[in-house]
Amino acid sequence: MSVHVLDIVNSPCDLNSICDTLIDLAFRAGEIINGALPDTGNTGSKKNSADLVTEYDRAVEEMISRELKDKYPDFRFHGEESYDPACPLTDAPTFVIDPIDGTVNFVHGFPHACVSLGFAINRIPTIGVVFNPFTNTLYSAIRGKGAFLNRDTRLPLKGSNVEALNGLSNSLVCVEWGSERSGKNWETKMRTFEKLGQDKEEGGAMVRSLRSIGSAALNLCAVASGTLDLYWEGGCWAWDVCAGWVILEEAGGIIVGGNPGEWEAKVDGRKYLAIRAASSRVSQEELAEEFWGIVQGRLEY
Ligand code: LIP
Repeated sequence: MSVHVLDIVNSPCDLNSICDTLIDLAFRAGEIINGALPDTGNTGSKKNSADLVTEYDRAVEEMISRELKDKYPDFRFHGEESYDPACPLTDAPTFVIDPIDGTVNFVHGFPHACVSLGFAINRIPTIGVVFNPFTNTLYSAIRGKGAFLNRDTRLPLKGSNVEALNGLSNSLVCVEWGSERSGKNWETKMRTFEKLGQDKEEGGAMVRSLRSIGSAALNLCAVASGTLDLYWEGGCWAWDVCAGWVILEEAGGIIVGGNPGEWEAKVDGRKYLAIRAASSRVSQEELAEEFWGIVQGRLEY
């Protein structure tokens, strides 16, 4: 029998206890990840030299999947390392897991990687837990109950004293290169990056700067915190964004699609634009429209 989203959202005990389980697993995963450094073990590539997997990605996912299947046998599991294209995400209650988001950073010892543990019902991100073991930073959220840093500090971190956005021109924008480095998507990204940075007199948006820090989940948490203003990416997967999605929305942010007019973003839609909580002279919707006006071409995933 299928479980309806409202059945679960209206049963706070369940959501709280699932969230607690995910936090516990995130800390255990963090011990495995920290224990690996500085030697990150056997590194293999998936589709190319920028798409990496280590023995630790697999070990962390195995541990998490074993524990979750044991404790919640009725819920499905959708993880990066065990993903089978013949089994896409469905409406069933599902754990959506990336054992190490930011694998390239992990391999290089760049301290910006995390375990990203999401739970979706009807493909709606409902619980999110993101833990960066390098910095001991935990983000968590349950739909309808707010988002938190280290369990006790409510997000966004920046409240009413944050500089209001006038539009893209005073924003700090995060983009990612991804691992696909040719073809139309690559061209769309490169031309869009250029337009974002370019002087207004030459037709650009001249944002304050671009950041590319290699973890979709942590990027979403940074937008939720208010330390980044917007984040645009095409090519990542549901396990990269599910957990951060809840954290962002519970912190007052919005997430829409990466292409112009895509107001209804899907967790498995693979192209996203995240915008921080409104403390702007312009609305989040106006920011989305302004950003979409800069996108050069279309992201096709
Ligand atoms: C990575 C993302 C990153 C994105 C990469 C990749 P991984 O996840 O978080 O932001 O640009 O394409 O999906 O592979 O480190 O789990």
